[in-house]
Amino acid sequence: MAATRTFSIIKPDATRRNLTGAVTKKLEDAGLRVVASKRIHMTRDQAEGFYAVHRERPFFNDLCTFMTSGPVVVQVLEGENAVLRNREVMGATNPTDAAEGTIRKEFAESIEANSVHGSDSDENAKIEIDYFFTPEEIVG
Ligand code: DGI
Repeated sequence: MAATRTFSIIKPDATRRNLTGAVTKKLEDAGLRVVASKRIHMTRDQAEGFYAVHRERPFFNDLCTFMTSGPVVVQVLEGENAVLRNREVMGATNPTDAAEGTIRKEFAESIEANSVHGSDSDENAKIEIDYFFTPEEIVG
């Protein structure tokens, strides 16, 4: 099966605790390759645009405040079945529901400060990759 791509964010709670390497190691150990990576501080506009699908949810404002509270690392990951593989290694949204060995089980602080984002479909992966990266920044 050909390699596919997904989009990942190492969130502010993880960068703040110096876990960028530890999270990336989990991703790499799961068979994902980092083919693009940059550390950015998201603007409010960027965060609101990225999470536009959640605009009507009660946690939308807090989520955008959290995502702009410190640096994040945005990444493009490549591997077989990349979206699913990444969702598996991330674990459930709420760390109390996350399986043993997952990133969120090991590192997340709360349902909001849950250390990582990962695209939930191939279609959204493409949209999210294009939101943060130019084609030249992705080196497979
Ligand atoms: O794809 P996920 O990140 O696992 O989950 P999602 O797409 O349903 O939600 C996106 C993010 O929004 C999630 O990583 C953390 C935040 N979130 C989701 N549900 C809640 C929430 N934050 C709060 N405070 N409360 C929630 O119920």
